[in-house]
Amino acid sequence: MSDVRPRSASAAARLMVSDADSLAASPHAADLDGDGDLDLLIGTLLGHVVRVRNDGTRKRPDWRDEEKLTAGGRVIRVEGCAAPFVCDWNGDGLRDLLVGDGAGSVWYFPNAGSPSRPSFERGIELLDGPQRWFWAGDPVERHGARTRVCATDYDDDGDIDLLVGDFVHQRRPGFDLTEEDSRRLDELNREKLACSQRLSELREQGVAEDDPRYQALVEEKLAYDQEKLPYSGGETHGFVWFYRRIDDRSE
Ligand SMILES: [Ca+2]
Ligand SMILES: [Ca+2]
Ligand SMILES: [Ca+2]
Repeated sequence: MSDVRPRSASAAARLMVSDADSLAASPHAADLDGDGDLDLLIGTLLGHVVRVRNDGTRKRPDWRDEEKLTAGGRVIRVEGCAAPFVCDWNGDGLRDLLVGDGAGSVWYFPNAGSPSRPSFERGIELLDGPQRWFWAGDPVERHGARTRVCATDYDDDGDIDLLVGDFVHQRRPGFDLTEEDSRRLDELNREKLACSQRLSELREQGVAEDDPRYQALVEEKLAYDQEKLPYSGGETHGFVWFYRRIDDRSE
């Protein structure tokens, strides 16, 4: 990897897909088309995975034809902060795609194409997100949000395991909570989560980002962060979680 560098600032700029979608990039280099050089996959803030083909070599890359990857006939769109990783997850000889996302899920997109022309099927959720807030002082017993994935045989038993990096913010309310406050906070958090799930459903249905229903839900979700759920302080950290594979390669 140390010999792969953008040749100039303008070359790097060409990789940008749009102003918003070029933020929070999560790059991963892999030979996606099986021609021996490393191509570039870039996970984006909005949850897309952009592939930039390398028409050069490993030492002198020549980036071409950036495009958003599709799966099951639709552009891949996970719950923000996409973080791609390529590996043969099911052991059939074709490179599959794993993607972590902002909500903490890890998605698996099986490759049903060929070694030179990958074609990804609809995503399967290998791990779901935390589905709740972490509070300061709580033990953190599983991974949090913004998952980033590496698949390798970490325990050296012959199958591929998952290493999952995360982001966790353990919140601390800025005031002493009564029992009623706690109940109301839990209720608001559930409402916010339901809002996120409705957004995911719209994305699954292929609803466009400028659709009024989509925009209304985005605004509703923002209102929870900015008005309805005021927090102050807390602890922020990231862990690396080891998920040992114990089943066969069928899923
Ligand atoms: Ca390649
Ligand atoms: Ca495969
Ligand atoms: Ca293993």
